[in-house]
Amino acid sequence: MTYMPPFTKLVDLQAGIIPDAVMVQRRYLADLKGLFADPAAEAALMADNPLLYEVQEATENPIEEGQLRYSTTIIYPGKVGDEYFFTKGHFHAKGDRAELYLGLSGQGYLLLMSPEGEINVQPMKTGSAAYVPPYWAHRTINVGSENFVFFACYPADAGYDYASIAQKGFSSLVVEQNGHPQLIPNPKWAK
Ligand code: PAN
Ligand code: ZN
Repeated sequence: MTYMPPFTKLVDLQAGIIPDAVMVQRRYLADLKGLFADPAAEAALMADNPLLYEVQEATENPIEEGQLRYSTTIIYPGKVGDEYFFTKGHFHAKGDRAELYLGLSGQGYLLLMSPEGEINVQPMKTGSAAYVPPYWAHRTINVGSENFVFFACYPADAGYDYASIAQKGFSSLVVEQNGHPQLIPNPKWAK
């Protein structure tokens, strides 16, 4: 039997930078086209095509049961209309895989949705260890004025199902009202 060698990676626990990241994925507004609720606001901002967030993957651990992967996500501050910048959001392709998020800096919302459309929101700040149970779709949202940064650890075989979110979105939107984040029903959401 040969065993996988243990290893250590350094993670900047404030900025979320992983100097030895195996991959840095940058998502611009164009990559999230159609996901924001206000098409006119999205079109107006598209000329600048701002960087919404980046994911720094620490490992390329094998996609197999029992393995973990971990990463950081940095969501930049900003809005499309009244809607704060967010990640695409996904169910895990293997729906029964859970995930742990750890807030590193800034102010965020972890928005979760069950397959039936039930919404749950977990506010996150530095030190928040937020648990994503099996089967819940999850999206993170920067509701503050600085970068919102978190660490994620997840089963390597969890995978990503972006398709259902791309079609229907989440059943609630997180918008700024009177300077504060507010959940409102997503008018476009249908069961
Ligand atoms: C996270 C997310 C990351 C970016 O690592 O993949 O925050 O969000 P999207 O993948 O929805 O664009 C995670 O939940 N992994 O399973
Ligand atoms: Zn996930």
